[in-house]
Amino acid sequence: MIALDALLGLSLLPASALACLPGQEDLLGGACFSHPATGTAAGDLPLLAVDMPLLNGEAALCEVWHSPGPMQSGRQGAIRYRENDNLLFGCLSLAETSPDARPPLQLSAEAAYQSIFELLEARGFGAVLRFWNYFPAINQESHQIERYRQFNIGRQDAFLAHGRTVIGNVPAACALGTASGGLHVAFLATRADVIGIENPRQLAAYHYPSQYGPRSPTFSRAGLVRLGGQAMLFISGTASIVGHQTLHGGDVAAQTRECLHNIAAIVGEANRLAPDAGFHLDRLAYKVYVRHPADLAAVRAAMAEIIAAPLTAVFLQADVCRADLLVEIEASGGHAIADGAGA
Ligand code: 3EB
Repeated sequence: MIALDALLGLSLLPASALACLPGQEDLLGGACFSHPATGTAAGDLPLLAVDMPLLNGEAALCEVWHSPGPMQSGRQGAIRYRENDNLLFGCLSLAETSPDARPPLQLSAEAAYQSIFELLEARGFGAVLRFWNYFPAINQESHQIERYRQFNIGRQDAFLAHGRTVIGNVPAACALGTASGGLHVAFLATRADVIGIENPRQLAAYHYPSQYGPRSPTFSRAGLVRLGGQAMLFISGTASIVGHQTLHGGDVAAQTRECLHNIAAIVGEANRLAPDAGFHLDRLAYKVYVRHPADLAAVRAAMAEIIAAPLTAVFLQADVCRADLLVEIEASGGHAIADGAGA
């Protein structure tokens, strides 16, 4: 089922399938989701073990990126990574610690991103296609500030410390709450040029006003890249936000439709910038984060109104980065997609 000829592919697999995959040599790495988190033995493959419940009854599901070898694995500090000539996937998990009175999550986020940028500079990977950020109690307050806002300070400080821009062409990302664990960050980087895409329906997140925190989040709505002549799109976590405001508080179906309208607008921008790409809502791989498990059916129904079946999607229970957001949807397309999970 896995298209080994594509320059980049995504496979969704039960954890048990990982160990006996043919073509293991071509795997870059990924993340396994279960509740509680379970480490999956997969040699030196960089794999996050994230404590996040699945909503479709699977015990554990791994999202694994693959690309043709030859592949090389490495470690630098806390980061495990694997790379070929075109792509590098890496991940790290850090405990929250602070040397002073500053919030531990802020310091850990800064340390994580500093070490990632050091690695990418050393390995010669100039652009990040996508960051995934997972940490517990995302909406909880400590040190007089919500933890998601603490994370935003640490992340932005690391961008600034490495002379990276925090507006305009910044990487696509997501940030979700886990049930337990440290700060997990995964990233997919490339030597190709990545174009940051914004959504005309939304204020750029890096320009959010200070009512959402002292530092704006550092991410763009999507990243567009051309790999092996194929345009690929990495859409950030997308919520029911228009302008900078949350819409449809308390109405998960309306929030889901708004997420997809936002994703459709991002897809439209991507197709305008890469007219040959032909990105389409029906052909993306989705990851859907639902705050309340009881909302799953309503989210699925709202998605089915807009996206033609069969849907390639993973449904997870996660807290979203604003207390009034009930659902967040991320997506990617243009790469090979193999749904070995039978979702
Ligand atoms: C939003 O649009 C919803 O902080 O990396 C979406 C994607 C969100 C990424 C991040 C946050 C992040 O603001 C939240």
